[in-house]
Amino acid sequence: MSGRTRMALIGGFLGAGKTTMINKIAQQFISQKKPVGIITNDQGQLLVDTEFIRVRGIDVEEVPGGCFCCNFPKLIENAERLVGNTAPEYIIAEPVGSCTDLISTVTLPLKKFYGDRFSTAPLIVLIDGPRMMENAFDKDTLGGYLRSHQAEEAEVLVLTKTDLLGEDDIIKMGSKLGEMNPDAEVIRYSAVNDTGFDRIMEIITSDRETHRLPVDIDYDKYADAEAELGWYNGVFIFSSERYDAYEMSMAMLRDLAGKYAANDIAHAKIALTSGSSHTKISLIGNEFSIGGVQGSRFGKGESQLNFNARIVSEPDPLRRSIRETVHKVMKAKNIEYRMKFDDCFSPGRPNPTHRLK
Ligand SMILES: Nc1nc2c(ncn2[C@@H]2O[C@H](COP(=O)(O)OP(=O)(O)OP(=O)(O)O)[C@@H](O)[C@H]2O)c(=O)[nH]1
Ligand SMILES: [Mg+2]
Repeated sequence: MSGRTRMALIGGFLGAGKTTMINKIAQQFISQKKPVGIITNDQGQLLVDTEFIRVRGIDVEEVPGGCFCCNFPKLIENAERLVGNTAPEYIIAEPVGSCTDLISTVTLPLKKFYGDRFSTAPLIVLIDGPRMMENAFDKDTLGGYLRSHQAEEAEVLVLTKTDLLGEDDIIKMGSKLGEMNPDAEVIRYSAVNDTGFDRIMEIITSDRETHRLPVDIDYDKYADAEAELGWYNGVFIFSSERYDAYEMSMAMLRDLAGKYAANDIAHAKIALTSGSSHTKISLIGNEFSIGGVQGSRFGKGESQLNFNARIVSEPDPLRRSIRETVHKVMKAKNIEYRMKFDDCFSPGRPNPTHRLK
């Protein structure tokens, strides 16, 4: 693989833990003095995840406004830019969490058209352990259909957040994944205690290349599953002498959680940045989690609130609902703010650049 950059895709549904894992992988490479680049991807722009990676000092490029599959040339352009900037040995790419059919639309095209420049690792797909417990793979639901396809096309399946599951459930879920996709290696993983991390690094650093053939998919159902979600990205600016970023994010997410059924909240995340402080808090279903804190959890001065939410809803009511939530919490805290930008939409029908068989 001499001269080629190793490209690894870490897929999996919204909130499964992709960005958290990619950050860990990057930190590991950095500690080994191996240059690494990251490519984030989203249907919208101004991403919590890109910020999360950037504040950690990692070289990151973003493919906004559509997924890798539908913007394949942009993926390549960003990869080439990373190669030009820092000549990374590894590029880790995070596809949009509601994307599937990645073998046909991303890994095969990478191998076929860019095999001389990139070595493409087997497709790694993360499965949210606690979510899996809630029967998230029922193919009779649109979301279940999409998540099942993601699991079925994986070359490596990673059951994440095992720190939140009991031993019996970990075994049960692991075997269920094995039944869903007998060809994939199943890894039990936790970002909290690093179970399974070494094996994931082994796969990424091996010279094993993707070799899976695409798994059949009904694009009508896939499109309906994606379109079910409202996709909100907003940025708000405010100034305050001192505030608790955890408390502020939680107050907003708690308010939001009160308005939707848990199953409808795929992932809502808030990043607060002020000076060198940066916090990220997530709401998945009805579970809150702290994505990370860089610097102090207490912010002060000019600050930015970045709100990304993917929730089963029509876009307009979702936008209104999030604006109201932000307003309610800011008003209660007597903080003046302004909205710099917001955008809310439902993803259009996937229209991949390449679809190889
Ligand atoms: N307990 C626990 N929490 C985790 C683990 N991995 C990720 N999380 C938390 O889950 C939340 C979502 O993680 P992300 O890494 O943002 O998920 P993602 O897959 O990138 O989400 P999208 O970009 O929206 O698709 C964050 O609050 C993480 O801290 C884990 O292994 N254990
Ligand atoms: Mg992410």
